[in-house]
Amino acid sequence: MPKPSESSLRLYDFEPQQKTFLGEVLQGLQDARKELPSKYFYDDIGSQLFEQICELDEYYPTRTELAIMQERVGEIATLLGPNCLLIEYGSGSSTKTRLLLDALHDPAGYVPIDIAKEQLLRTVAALAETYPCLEVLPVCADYTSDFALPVPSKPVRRRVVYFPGSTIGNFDREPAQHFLRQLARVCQGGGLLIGVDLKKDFNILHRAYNDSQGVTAQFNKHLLVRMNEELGADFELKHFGHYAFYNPTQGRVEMHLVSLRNQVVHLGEAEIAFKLGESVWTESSYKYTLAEFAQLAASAGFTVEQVWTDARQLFSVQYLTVG
Ligand code: AVI
Repeated sequence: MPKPSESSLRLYDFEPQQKTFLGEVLQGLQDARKELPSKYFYDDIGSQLFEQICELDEYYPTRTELAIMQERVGEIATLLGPNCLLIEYGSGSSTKTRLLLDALHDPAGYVPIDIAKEQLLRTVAALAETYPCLEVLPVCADYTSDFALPVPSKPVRRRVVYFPGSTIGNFDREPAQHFLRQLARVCQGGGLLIGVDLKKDFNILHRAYNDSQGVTAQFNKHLLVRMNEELGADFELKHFGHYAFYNPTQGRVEMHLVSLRNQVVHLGEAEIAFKLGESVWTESSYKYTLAEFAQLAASAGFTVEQVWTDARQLFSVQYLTVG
């Protein structure tokens, strides 16, 4: 069997986290409405906590999306066609991607992009073993920033961006449109295969973000752990509570960390005061109807080509094209 090409072991590292962590959290915590960017959940430990969330009974998106993919992967591979370059934004452990890679017809290469370097390297090493003939070009970057994509050695017939997991739901509406426009430029003449979580019974959503084992709470508080460990802050975890709820008017689950008493936290040179009950907004997870998402996609230049859902219409996988 041929060995993995040398380029499959090369990492394109844009050092996404170091430059901005302190600046962004300081700014977010000093705003009148305190918030922290959700991308900072995903260091190595945070990514592992997220993987644990994906295994929870209450967290329906991952297994529902996987089931849709398993059922439809043949159809999807035919739509994507031969020699496509698969570019995955936020590749994580690339579990769903393996399904696609198994089904794709002679892919030109695979470009996994992730902010968590250790996990990216582990994933790439594992992929190299399973797919020795596939050229894998890993990129460590904050995928909302500007960075150059590597070019594979094989000819590319179509660029297809893969963005599963309904991560698009973690963008507010305007940034979502802006990001989709960025993807439209990347896959010009090709397409975008995207996972989109759908609006549903609020109770299902409530359980998914308030799991009985407290993994989501731990994931949420991991932001505080990171600031303590990496920036020398002195957050006391027991004085902050995980609070997640569905906001029906905005069509999103909101995740917050709520201060359980009046307190002052030190971060770098700054002293940050929290009142009892004051919240730090850590994440939004927007849910869409199919019509709402089609409208958002159209505003970014995409046409919805195919939509696959599960029988309960909890989740959708969609193929969008851009001329
Ligand atoms: C990554 N993202 C789509 C997840 C979500 O459901 O919004 C992150 C998450 N937050 C809490 N649980 C899962």
